[in-house]
Amino acid sequence: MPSARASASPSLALIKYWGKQPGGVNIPATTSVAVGLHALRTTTEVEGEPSPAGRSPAARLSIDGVEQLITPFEAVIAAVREHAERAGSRYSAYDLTIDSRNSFPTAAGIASSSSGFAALVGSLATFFELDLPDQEMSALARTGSGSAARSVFGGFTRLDAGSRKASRIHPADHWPQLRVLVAITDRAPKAVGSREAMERTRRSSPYYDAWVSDSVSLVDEAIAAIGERDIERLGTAMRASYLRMTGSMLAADPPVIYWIPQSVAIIRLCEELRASGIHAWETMDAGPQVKILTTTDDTPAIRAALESSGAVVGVLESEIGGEPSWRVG
Ligand code: 2P0
Repeated sequence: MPSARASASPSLALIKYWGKQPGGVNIPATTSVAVGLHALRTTTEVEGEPSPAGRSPAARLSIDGVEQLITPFEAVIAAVREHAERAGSRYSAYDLTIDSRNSFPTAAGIASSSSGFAALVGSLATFFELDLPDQEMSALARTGSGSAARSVFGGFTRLDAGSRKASRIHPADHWPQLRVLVAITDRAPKAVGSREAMERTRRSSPYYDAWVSDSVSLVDEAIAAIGERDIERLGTAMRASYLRMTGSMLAADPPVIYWIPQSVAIIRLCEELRASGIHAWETMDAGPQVKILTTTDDTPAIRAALESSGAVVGVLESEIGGEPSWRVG
């Protein structure tokens, strides 16, 4: 049985994508700036066998060993299959069995959809023996999940408002000292998916338009800070982005509240750490986990503070990187 495997890392947004533009699938309303989390990985394996004559090729997909409803994945699989048909791939009409595994909690606000859809597109393209340009891989991954467009690149990336594909700003070695600590406060999958939450915010939050127009100013600020490797400047822009995004969610009807008491405890802890001169800059996404941007010098102090806080059930640490497997060989 032919098979292929690919892996990708989650893309952590420093400046957030939250809201979609009309006129396409997952076209972002705000420009996001992100980093690849090198230590976290989704690995996806595709196996195929010829489909029986007389019916269209089918696919099944499991995540961490649990079979999923195929609907959310169908469009991406069909789009990569179309490329395979056009390229004359010998496997284009095969039935597929797809097995995806995360090295971190799934659907809990650690951007599993970014690495998940990037690894899915990567494993399918590898299976069908396609050699598509990065930009096309990014556009395909975006149709699965907006943030997945960024996971097709490692290092520092951006996905522009209105754009079909992400691009790389800098390779990972631009800022080797940068680290992300993921403070896991709750491992349970979230009650409201980010797609629904985003759409609810767009439809019903009186602050949505303000969030979208304001987010523009943070993009240039973050990119300049990354260019200068200025953690305080980057952290300040990053903090504004997640708090303003959260403000727009809180004002939705019904409100979207991902924070739990432990999340707030860690936000406060970061404030205290900064007051004592430690670079602990937090951000949050569509879930209760808190991600802390810092540098190698301050990582041990933050880790120790998190571990004695009583607010975390686990801490993951990552450097920046996360090149997808099909681009590093
Ligand atoms: C981001 N998030 O930029 C933002 C910040 C969460 C908060 O992208 O509907 O799963 O699949 O395009 O990418 C999470 O949303 O949404 C996300 P879809 P996605 O990383």
